[in-house]
Amino acid sequence: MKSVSDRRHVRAWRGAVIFCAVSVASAAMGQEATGDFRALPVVSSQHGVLETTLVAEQKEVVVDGVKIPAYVFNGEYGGPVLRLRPGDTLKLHLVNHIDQVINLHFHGSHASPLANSDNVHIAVEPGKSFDYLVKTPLSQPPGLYWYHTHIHGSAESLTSRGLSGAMIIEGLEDRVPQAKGLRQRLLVVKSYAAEAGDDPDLKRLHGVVQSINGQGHADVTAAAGSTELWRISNQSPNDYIHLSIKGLKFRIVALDGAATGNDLPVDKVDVGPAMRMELLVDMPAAGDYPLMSGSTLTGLGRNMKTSRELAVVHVTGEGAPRETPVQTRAMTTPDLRQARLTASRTLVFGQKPGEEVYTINGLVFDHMRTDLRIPLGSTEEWTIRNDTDDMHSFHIHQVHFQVVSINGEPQPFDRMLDTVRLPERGYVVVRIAFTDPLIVGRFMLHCHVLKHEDRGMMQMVEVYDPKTPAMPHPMAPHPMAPGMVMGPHDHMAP
Ligand SMILES: [Cu+2]
Repeated sequence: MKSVSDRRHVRAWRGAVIFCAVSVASAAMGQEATGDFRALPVVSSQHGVLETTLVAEQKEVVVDGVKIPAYVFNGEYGGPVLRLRPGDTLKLHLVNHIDQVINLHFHGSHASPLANSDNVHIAVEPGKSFDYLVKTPLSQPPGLYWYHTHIHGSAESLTSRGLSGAMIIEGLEDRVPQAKGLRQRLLVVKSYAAEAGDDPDLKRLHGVVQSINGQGHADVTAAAGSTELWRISNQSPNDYIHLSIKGLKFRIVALDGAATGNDLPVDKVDVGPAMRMELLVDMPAAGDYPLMSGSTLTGLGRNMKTSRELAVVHVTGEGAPRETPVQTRAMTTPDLRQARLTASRTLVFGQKPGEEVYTINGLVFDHMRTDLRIPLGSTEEWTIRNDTDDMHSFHIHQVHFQVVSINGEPQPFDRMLDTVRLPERGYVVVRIAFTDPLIVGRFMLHCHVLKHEDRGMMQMVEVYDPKTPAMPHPMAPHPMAPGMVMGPHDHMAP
């Protein structure tokens, strides 16, 4: 007998198959039939529960003429989209049909890191399956999130080859009234890098295949004078994406899933690996507007360009261009600049000289070492330094944090983030409230340039309840790709 999740799974699949047929037929005409970015299968919660199956499998996908030896969920390089509301329960049956260990992390989730919730210590061996049960807290900021595998040593390759997807926590429009009733578009951005070798298509792309919803180029139609909500998730393992449309301004209404305190107008959107950005886009007068991805080499020899076109927005109709008025919103969490601090710490992101080995406070990741022990109820200030000339970012599981200053420059309280860029040879000061009892347990902080995380730039955090001195969650090894080198076990943090 098929379960509810199986039936939903089949339904989502039928939708995907029909869509593929439409896009193949319309490709000959040079235009997407839907006038949208390529549609990804969506599964939504019903009566507070989202029950679904994700099957990881190997599949060759073709993007921009390049054959990618992908690993995908449910056959979809862009990944199925999970839609649920704060308070909903995600019952996710993960099936591993690939030849490597996998698991899931729900990036930005404030859910418990224990048991079969957002627990990255789970390892699902080839041929095995696992039932996740993740209860989204009512306090989860509504917005755009994503899920991906989190295996130390293969995070980069598995994410790059496709094992990720978007997750939308419904209700952003309640925080951002201007977004009510607008046409929404989801853009799942991925980049896949490979040695070009003799492959002419890879050479043309300088070894980096960029895609939106698994497609190298899209034709999108929009109504002149309308405003749309674009939700961008950069699921690339290592690379920033810089998107712009000549003559258009974007207004940032949410970052990393959380509504911003101001609409922040920008000409170009710079979305780092793992980061999310939700934007109001005011459509101009009728015309064709290329969506450019900047600072990416394309073309050969004299035809080489530093940017590439990922889509054309065909704006039609008589509507007059307008600008959405800039609005401010009250932040829904307390300003941590006023909080009483319980501890201050310094984290130094570094690199071993001459080696592709990355460290935090001089240490390479060790899954049997707890680097930071934090009593529940703490609000801490962390100075996070990048002592290298390389790009790093700071991401911590289970919480959003407030950026207080960047290179000594005070920052306004208009956003809560789960991932922040660390300027080269610079530092960022953040404040983090470890106050929700749901987050008790052991989880990670790391650089979200996944090649750095794979090569050591990760630490283990434990939030413990001081009223329960005995550790309620025994040390569990973190799953590793074969042959991983780890740091020594003798650097136990106090
Ligand atoms: Cu890094």
